[in-house]
Amino acid sequence: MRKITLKSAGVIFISLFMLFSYAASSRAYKLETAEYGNPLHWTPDKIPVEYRITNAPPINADVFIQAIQNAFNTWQAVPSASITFRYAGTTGTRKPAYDGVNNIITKNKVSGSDVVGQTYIYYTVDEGVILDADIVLNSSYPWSTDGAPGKMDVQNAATHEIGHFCCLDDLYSDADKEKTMYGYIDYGETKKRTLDPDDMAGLASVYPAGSSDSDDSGGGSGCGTVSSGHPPPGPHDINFLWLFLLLLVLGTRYIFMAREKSPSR
Ligand SMILES: [Ca+2]
Ligand SMILES: [Zn+2]
Repeated sequence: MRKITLKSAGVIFISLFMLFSYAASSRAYKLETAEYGNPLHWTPDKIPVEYRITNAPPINADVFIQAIQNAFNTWQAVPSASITFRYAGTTGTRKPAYDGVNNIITKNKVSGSDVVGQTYIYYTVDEGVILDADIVLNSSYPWSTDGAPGKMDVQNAATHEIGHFCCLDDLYSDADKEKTMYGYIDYGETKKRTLDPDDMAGLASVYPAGSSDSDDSGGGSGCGTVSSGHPPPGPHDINFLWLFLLLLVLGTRYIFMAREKSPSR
């Protein structure tokens, strides 16, 4: 059976970490981490995490949007975890970008023809604070929302990508095949819609239920260095912004090339 890689891309400033990352060994779950080992995470001020969905999906928009929302709701419903999401409407955006909006979009050119879905995460290298995350589903594949054979199921793929969107990395061991974070996907597959206990444990390790909202130990307000990576820079920060964007682009390419080596079938 043909298998296809689902990719995650940590899109970052300096991007060596993905290259040396992973021997494929079985483990309960795997967290995405920043350069110094801190798990990628949304901070409490960004939760509920807002997202938008493309206004031009490859199939009927109502069912497409519902399938994506179902996928977010699946992660939100994990009893041992606390992260929540909010659907903020559709978007006309066609490309992933560090633009302060978390978009779920479709695109017919993704980094490799065997890539079904890809998640772009923009984060601070020191603390792993997620600033923006976009999910791209490859519209050159046929899609459905009912697990139809010969098509990719939207909710199945989206649930996997949202695991990346939150904090989780792919698993590739045969022992992980039934988990949502297993890194291969197939036509007609729907098993990733439902979380495995290990997927839930991974989410809860970063967003434990009942956690206080004081987990961001870094200085909270505005200064604008790369490492504390804050929000919308003011006009005086414009040079910094360009440097930041340039590094993001370079980081993106580097990561994608590294990821092309993943076995795909
Ligand atoms: Ca974005
Ligand atoms: Zn993946």
